[in-house]
Amino acid sequence: MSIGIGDSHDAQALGWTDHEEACWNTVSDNCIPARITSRYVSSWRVMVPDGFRETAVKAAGAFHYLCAGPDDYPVVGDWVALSPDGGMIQRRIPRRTTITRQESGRAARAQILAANVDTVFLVFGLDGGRNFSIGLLERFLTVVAAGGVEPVVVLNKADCTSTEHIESVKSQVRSVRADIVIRITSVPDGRGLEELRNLIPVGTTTCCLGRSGVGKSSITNSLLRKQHIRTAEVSRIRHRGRHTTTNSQLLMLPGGGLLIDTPGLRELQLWGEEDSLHESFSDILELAAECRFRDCRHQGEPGCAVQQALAEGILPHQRLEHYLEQRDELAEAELRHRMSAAAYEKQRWKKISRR
Ligand SMILES: Nc1nc2c(ncn2[C@@H]2O[C@H](COP(=O)(O)OP(=O)(O)O)[C@@H](O)[C@H]2O)c(=O)[nH]1
Ligand SMILES: [Mg+2]
Ligand SMILES: [Zn+2]
Repeated sequence: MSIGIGDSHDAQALGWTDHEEACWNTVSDNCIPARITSRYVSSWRVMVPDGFRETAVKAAGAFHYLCAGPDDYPVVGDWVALSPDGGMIQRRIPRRTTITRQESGRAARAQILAANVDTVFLVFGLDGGRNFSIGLLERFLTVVAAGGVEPVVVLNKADCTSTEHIESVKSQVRSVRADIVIRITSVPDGRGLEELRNLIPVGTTTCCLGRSGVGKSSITNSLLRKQHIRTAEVSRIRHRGRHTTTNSQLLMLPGGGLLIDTPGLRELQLWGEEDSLHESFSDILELAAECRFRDCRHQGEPGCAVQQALAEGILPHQRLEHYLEQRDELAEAELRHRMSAAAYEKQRWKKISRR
């Protein structure tokens, strides 16, 4: 009997789980497992368990043939099978979890931001302005729920505000989800960083999500104990503009644990099943169970428990508005996705019939 890859401590440290082990037997012998650390236009950087070496690789011709659409190509966090010489991607191992958002711009396509993530740090800035909003938190929670990933709310820049303000933001977070894990951090004085570090045990992968400028790269650098990624401050000195992280990057922390830094998500559009709203709007969905009609849209139907809670002041008006907004956004994205899939099929058919 051959020894499984999962028996290697290095593979486990790089995030290899029973899931990958079970998938690996479909890959041809002598292939080398590797994890994607960053993605470029037509190449990838990968880390191999053996010594955690990082190299650049391309996709083998046969791999292109296996890919039917953009989502089939590897993203940060994916496990792939490299050719025995280590230079080419031959297969992508099916994903255990994903973080997906709708692509910005008009394309009606989902974009997978990262794969095989266990925990997401939803990072907000306590420095006022738009760096914290309930609406954004609700959106993030919806995205995270759709991917099967555990969220942790990180309220950064604690040094910029008062204890009273921190408490008020905390209670706003709890009003969305009472049991969510919240961590308060500050990069200049190191507050809360050790606690964050402890949330990333060896072999697990955490992804930082948040608006640009909230401190994702600064937190990542502190946990790495070195300046690996340029932060806004450094780049401003070099006159490079504010948007410094242009690519997601998977990094191994000293002592183990994997962290993915992502560029700021300026417009996090939703993508996922309507079901994923359950996570952020469980109160509304509980009420909805009491509505007279099973398919009640809560927009004026008789016997609507949601409207009643609204009238009684139990349910804040804004919260229902957010819910309806997100529900419609999801439904529309779903529709556009179906339409574009149909258009794609049509085009493909044209191509085939022209032959
Ligand atoms: N005062 C304060 N500034 C911070 C903190 N964390 C990050 N910053 C600053 O916020 C700016 C944006 O940080 P950056 O890490 O690039 O944010 P990112 O876009 O989320 O990666 C930089 O000028 C950082 O020095 C913090 O905890 N406190
Ligand atoms: Mg950054
Ligand atoms: Zn209703």
